[in-house]
Amino acid sequence: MRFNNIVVLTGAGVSAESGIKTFRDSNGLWENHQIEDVATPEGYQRNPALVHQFYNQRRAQLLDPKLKPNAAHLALARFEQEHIARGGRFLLITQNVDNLHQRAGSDSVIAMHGQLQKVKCPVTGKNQSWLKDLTGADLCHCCKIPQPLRPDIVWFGEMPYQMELCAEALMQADLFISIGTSGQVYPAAGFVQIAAQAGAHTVELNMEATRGDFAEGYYGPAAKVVPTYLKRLD
Ligand code: BJW
Repeated sequence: MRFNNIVVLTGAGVSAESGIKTFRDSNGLWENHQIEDVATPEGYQRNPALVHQFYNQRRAQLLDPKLKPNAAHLALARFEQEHIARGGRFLLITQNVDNLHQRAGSDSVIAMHGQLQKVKCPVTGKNQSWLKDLTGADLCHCCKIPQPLRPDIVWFGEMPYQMELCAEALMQADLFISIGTSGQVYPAAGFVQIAAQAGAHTVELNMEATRGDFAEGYYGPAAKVVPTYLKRLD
């Protein structure tokens, strides 16, 4: 086995062929929305109803029976199982808030930007599963004074989840693969440097080359490029 400790980072591009919009491509999620209105704590304070509408629509999409993991999600899940069976280590860090990696069978997943199908208490951060629409009238009762629940999504200016675990894995990685992310949002955009400085081989699989400094890159739709690349690692 050429690589033992493998860390994969995924972004919106890995779910594009399942029918989930990316953020920054044309016709992406940001085309009809101002980032500061729907993806910041300040936007939520100004207009919670607008923010709820934005996430309710996307949460509802996850319940569409037509929505399925694509060949890239499935290949990653299969590769993880086989790699672990061979005694390797594997961590998938996703920036995506859909649950397609989990549905595909990926086991070791960090959802660093949260999850659409969870909501949380704005005071304690205690989260719970939530599959339906969320409104300002939905309250969390974990504090003495009930608080309006908010989407369990990491907005700009907030700390992504499990950063210590991510850093530890990146420092130990001998292979870092970045899939379907534009590399415009930190800290995820800096993972390639951390891994490279720690000695990992770095690979980008994306529709097009980004500005990230990768040792190797393969370009095209994730559902094609990811299974092909992972087969070569077997
Ligand atoms: C395909 C494909 C196909 C298409 N096949 N590929 C100045 C400098 C540096 C940093 C900062 C700065 N000012 C502020 C910051 C920090 C800030 C940041 O990075 N800002 C940038 C805009 C500069 N970051 C943060 O605030 C983060 N927190 C943080 O830093 O905490 C530290 C801290 C906190 C407090 C105090 C002190 C320190 C939090 C970031 C949260 C990001 N959240 C979002 C929105 C979540 C809500 C929602 O889902 O609506 O997460 S932003 C959005 O972007 C979403 C995504 O996860 C994230 C990344 O996007 P992604 O996945 O890369 O998607 P796209 O659309 O950009 O790219 C898709 C790619 O796929 C493209 O390359 C396509 O080509 C490709 N593709 N189809 C393969 N079929």
